[in-house]
Amino acid sequence: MADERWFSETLTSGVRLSLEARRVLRHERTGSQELALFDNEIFGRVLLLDGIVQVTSADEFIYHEMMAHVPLLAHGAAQDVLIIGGGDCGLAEEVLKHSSVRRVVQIEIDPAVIELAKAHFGEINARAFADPRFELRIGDGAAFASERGERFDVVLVDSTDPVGPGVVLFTREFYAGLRARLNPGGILVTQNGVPFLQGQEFADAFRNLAATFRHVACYVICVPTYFGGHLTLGWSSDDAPPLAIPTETLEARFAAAGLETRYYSPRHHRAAFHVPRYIEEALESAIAQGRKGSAGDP
Ligand code: AG3
Repeated sequence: MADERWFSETLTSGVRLSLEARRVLRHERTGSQELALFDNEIFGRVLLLDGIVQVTSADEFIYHEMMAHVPLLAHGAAQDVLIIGGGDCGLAEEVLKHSSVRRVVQIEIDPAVIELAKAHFGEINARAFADPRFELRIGDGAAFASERGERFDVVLVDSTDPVGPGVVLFTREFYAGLRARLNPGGILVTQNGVPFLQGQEFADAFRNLAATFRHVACYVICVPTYFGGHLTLGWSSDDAPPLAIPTETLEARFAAAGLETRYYSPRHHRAAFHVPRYIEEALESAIAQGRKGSAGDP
């Protein structure tokens, strides 16, 4: 990041995605993280943490709509939703569009990210902050998962990648904790990275999910600033298989919810689970290993 006008995503060695800053709003170290916030011609407002794009105002709808509406419409009557991470609060806003939801508890570790999101991403989160159903707590999501307490119908892990402090959010122990936090019929959705570039991380996470849950699948989204091809979201549940709900039912629920979306549709909901072959193979092999409960895994 020598040139202040260009910021690079440095997630993968040997390749970089660079975005030009028309205006740099913040570039600093907060606690243990390096944070960059700037405006880009194509993607609008961009937030990078430790050299990894977290959110942009232009393409956030893809990730947030698919992470929220797929499990919520498949569940059909979710009232209590838990978000782990999700500091920009764009996901909470999307979840709160469902009138069936009576409470969204969000556990975010970094208060600085929340303050920054409030100040600079109002476009995607102002309605969440104004909603009395939104209960934001500053805390450690991994610790929250390991404690016993309230249960939820849908749990969403809007995490960073498994690098540094994010690693714990991909372990078997963490997933087991979240499983114990789910109500009957509950669904867990996780951020599982770009398998083309993060094959090992993908395999590790799905092995751990498969060792924990009865039904495990993934669905894909294509987010321009999550460089490297499809990004995968994990679906895990003990009693809700991923494609059990017919498209007509999803259509009816979608209409009843009165959602206006730009990426999600009930038909695409189903299509997204039919993943490209290289991802399907990686998923099948990780699930098979997880089911065997291979020894020595984290
Ligand atoms: N959560 C982080 C997504 C990380 C993308 N990773 C990648 N490109 N491999 C998104 C935050 C949105 N609320």
